[in-house]
Amino acid sequence: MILKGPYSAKLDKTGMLPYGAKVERRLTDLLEYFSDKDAVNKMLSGGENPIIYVVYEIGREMEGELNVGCTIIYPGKIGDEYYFTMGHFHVKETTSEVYFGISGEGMILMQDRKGNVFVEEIKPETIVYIPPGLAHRSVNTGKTELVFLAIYPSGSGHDYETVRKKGFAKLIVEKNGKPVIIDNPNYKGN
Ligand code: S6P
Ligand code: ZN
Repeated sequence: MILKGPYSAKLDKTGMLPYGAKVERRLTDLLEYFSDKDAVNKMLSGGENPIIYVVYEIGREMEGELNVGCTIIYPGKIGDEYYFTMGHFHVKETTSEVYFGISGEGMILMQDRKGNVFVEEIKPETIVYIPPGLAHRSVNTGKTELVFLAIYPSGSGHDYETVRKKGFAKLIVEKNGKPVIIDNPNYKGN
């Protein structure tokens, strides 16, 4: 029923039901992404491997269709850096994406292939539009779960490798209890 034809799904701060696939990302899946390697190692050696985020997805196959995904990023930090998603470019560079905030608060970090960065806030009743060609990472800067809906073309594809190798040019970290955007000293550039 979800694979073909119309459907409806329930969406709230606990996720989306029904869904076609669930992806769970733990700290061990994001080892290379967080900057503070000492903080990562300390958590893991203390036996902690927290879930950083989950995604509930309803994917479609045909050209012209839309995929829908609900992401829940848990509140937390690794060192000073807030929990975030891996982040990716779409393989098909002409595809865009719309996010809609459901619960919690955070920021969407976007970056073009030259390293120019754009940031938009995400929170309930807010839409964030991600134009073609920008990598995107979502960051939970709040004290509760950040939940949002994503809608994007079915043939977008996900390029995780570029972000994994180069990182984002900016980091979103907590300073004096508030989120601040700083330069990433380890950004690999072009
Ligand atoms: C898909 C869309 C989102 C992300 C999700 C997890 O194009 O941008 O559904 O997949 O927020 O992020 P990531 O970077 O692990 O796919
Ligand atoms: Zn995307």
